[in-house]
Amino acid sequence: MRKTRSLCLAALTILVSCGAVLAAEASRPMHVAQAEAAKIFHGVGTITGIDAASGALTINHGAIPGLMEAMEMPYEAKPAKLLEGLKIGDKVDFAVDGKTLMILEVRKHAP
Ligand SMILES: [Cu+2]
Repeated sequence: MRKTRSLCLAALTILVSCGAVLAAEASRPMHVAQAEAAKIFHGVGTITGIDAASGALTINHGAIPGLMEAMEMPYEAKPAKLLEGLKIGDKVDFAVDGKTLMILEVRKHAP
């Protein structure tokens, strides 16, 4: 009985501290959230897929410091016009919005 009670107390403590973190998150000033939304990251990788219809580009890329580790994943490009002139196997530099993960710029490496 006593043991059950202390477990409940432990669970309660965890809930309370999570709540405090969420509250701190919510009270951050708006301009901080906006600055994060506009943060642009740069990656280098190889195009492994192009979907012109949806404007998506799949890139096998190295680590993007501060955003994600090395991986292969699809990104939406905005505008989709960015896909013009690109083909599978191209090595590219790209700029990606850290919040939406939209590709905003793609530059093909010189051959
Ligand atoms: Cu990723």
